[in-house]
Amino acid sequence: MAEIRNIVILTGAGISAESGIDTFRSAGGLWEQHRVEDVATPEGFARDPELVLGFYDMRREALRKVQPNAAHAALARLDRQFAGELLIVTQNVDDLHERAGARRILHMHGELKSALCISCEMRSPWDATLSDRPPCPVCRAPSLRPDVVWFGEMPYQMDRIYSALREADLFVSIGTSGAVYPAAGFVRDARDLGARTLELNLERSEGSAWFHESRQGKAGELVPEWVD
Ligand code: BV8
Repeated sequence: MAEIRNIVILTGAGISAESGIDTFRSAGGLWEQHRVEDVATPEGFARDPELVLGFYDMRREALRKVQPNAAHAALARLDRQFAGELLIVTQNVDDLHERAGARRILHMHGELKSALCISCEMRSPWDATLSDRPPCPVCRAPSLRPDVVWFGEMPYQMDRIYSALREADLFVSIGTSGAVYPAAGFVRDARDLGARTLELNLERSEGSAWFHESRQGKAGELVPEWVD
């Protein structure tokens, strides 16, 4: 990667699959067990907060029992070793990139281990359950929700993402179906702005045709191969 000075990496649920975390759209995935509209929209939360709080409590609990895999570890190595600009933009709300040792991470869809207060709109680190409606650590109101970006909500730090894409020489997408926007459009933005684009995914995705190169396989094998 001698001539590369600036890398943006987009990760999706597929990078955490080998750690044992359900993806969204593969067979038996999260969205098969629940309708998106019921658990990942503000309307679903307003309609049945207990269902949504329970869905995220279950995922937060599951996260405690899993470990980062070889793909997370390889990105953490790259993060430590690469002297240029690097940003891991993750769609994932798990903390496996952090636990593998990566530092330059941006959670565009929020984090399971964070809670957002509907009253004061402050975010707080959160590792407990939300179903028992605990008070906000900041304003004490009983109005915490999962700090994740639902459908119809604006992803976090979009300006920072687009400025990173403008500077990128290389855009790498790992473990995402390319089904959800605006993340699914980043490859076109990066390509139009002159970056080389590489996809590492178990199977061809909805965006594969937009990549200069698309490799199929498990992230736990493809990512260390690419990094090392
Ligand atoms: C917004 C957080 C605007 C919660 C999630 C055009 C432009 C902009 C928006 C839209 C648009 N068209 C439609 C929209 C609206 C919508 C959208 O995209 N809908 C889709 C369904 C068409 N987008 C939004 O609503 C976004 N917000 O646009 O706001 C706005 C503007 C102004 C003001 C206000 C608002 C917000 C979207 C975020 C939703 N939240 N998650 C939670 O986690 O519960 S989405 C969720 O699905 C994930 O976070 C992720 O982002 C997304 C995609 O999932 P993937 O990560 O790709 O996972 P998936 O299962 O789909 O695929 C896994 C892949 O891994 C597969 O390809 C598989 O083959 C591969 N894989 C499996 N195993 C492995 C593997 N690969 C490698 N190795 C393995 N072992």
